Amino acid sequence: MTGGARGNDYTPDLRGFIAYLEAEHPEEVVRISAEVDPKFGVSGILHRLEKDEKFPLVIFENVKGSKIPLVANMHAGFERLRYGIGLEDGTIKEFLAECAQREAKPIPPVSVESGPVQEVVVTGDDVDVTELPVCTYHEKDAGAYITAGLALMRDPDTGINNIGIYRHQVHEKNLLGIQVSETADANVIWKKFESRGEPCPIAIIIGHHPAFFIGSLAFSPMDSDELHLAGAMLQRPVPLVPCKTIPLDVPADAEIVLECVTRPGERRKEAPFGEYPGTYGPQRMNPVLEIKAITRRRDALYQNAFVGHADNLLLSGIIRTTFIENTVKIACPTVRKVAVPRSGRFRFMCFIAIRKMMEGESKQAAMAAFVADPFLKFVVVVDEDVDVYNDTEVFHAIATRVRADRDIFMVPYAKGSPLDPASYDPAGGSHLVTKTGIDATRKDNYPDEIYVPGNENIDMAKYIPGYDAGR
Ligand SMILES: Cc1cc2nc3c(=O)[nH]c(=O)nc-3n(C[C@H](O)[C@H](O)[C@H](O)COP(=O)(O)O)c2cc1C
Ligand SMILES: [Mn+2]
Repeated sequence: MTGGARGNDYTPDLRGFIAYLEAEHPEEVVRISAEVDPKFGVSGILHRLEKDEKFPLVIFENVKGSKIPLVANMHAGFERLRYGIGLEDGTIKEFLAECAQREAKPIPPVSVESGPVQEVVVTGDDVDVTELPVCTYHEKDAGAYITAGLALMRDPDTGINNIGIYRHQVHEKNLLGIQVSETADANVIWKKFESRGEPCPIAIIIGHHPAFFIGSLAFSPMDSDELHLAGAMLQRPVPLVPCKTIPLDVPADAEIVLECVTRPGERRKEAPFGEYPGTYGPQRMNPVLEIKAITRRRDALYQNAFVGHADNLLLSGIIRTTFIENTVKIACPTVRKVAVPRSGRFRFMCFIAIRKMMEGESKQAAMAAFVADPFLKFVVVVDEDVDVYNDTEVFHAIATRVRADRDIFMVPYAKGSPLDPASYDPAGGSHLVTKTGIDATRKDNYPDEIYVPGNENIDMAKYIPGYDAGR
């Protein structure tokens, strides 16, 4: 197997995966050598590609104002995510099954003494994050944003490492903002430091293999260490080096690391910023990070994510599905399929197919999904013959099998995404939303569905010469 994550031919890091793609799947990669403006230029090109239904990995070799190349759009195509875990082909369901198997067997990291991510170390006054090709994406964004920084924090009570992507506005050359949603584990960890009046160390990891992203972003309980999940997805232990200025350990084979600490009690205006629902997230008074050091490879690559677009949305959907399915299984053992569809921006909606054995199970399944993923706002439960990857089939089930007073339940004032444009206070960034569960399974006394006996056995070409079934 030569796939990015498990093969021996390519290093399991960002550059190794790009080398693999360029050798084995060159159609996946576009290199742009012309100078491009980091303000609206990069996002403009990515947006036009998306409009034309093209989702390649794009390497901007010459971003105005920076000597460092920019790797963009890595997670915008399903095939690349699949190649990322070493599967040359397979459906989304097969991909998710492989992810679930790996997540069930975490692989702890190993300590190493040195690594390429510290070939260059810049500290103190010399720290200048604006040397990186940090982009401004949408019209009303408050400024340039780091959008694919994997922020590693350590729980001060348990010592467990947590990783997530949280957007970082560039305030000054050594100061960043951060938006940690109320739904994130990172919010709990940061608040532990904040309530003790202590700075919270945060290492922002930039540039890594897609398997590292899938593993470290996996939905998991707070007591699971996401470095172990990253190892599981890469199928090898993540090699860790100690940071130079903060008490954390980071992947030795990342491209760039920003070693940061929060300033306790300090807040700054952060956002507006174009967010995943396709609307701007409102301005809030958010914490401030001071960058103590920038460490990087000598020929580092910078990586970003195009938030609000395929690159951000697809990854977000993929990382939550297996955890939802495993949790729903506890409440309803007959769960068959779980989909977090594009139509719900890969976050707000979830379709669950079950083989119903008794009444009441559908609502159990929906409630379990809400417990598993606080971003979910609508959960629709259907019978197993409904294709949950097909919105039309799910809507057909809602249209014909739902009696609202019996089959729909709502939970007002529940914890959800502070970026939900329909929250209780979207302008203020409220994280309180109303959840809706819909049981769209067939109920007792559901009439027989119409059927033409024997139709599947008819040889159509016998009656209509040259007949093409069209599938
Ligand atoms: C490209 C991208 C950008 C994201 N931006 C944010 C963000 O700004 N704030 C946030 O709270 N979550 C953001 N997320 C979602 C979190 O990274 C994700 O929910 C993560 O699993 C949270 O981890 P945690 O619960 O362990 O803290 C983003 C995800 C992606 C893929
Ligand atoms: Mn976590």
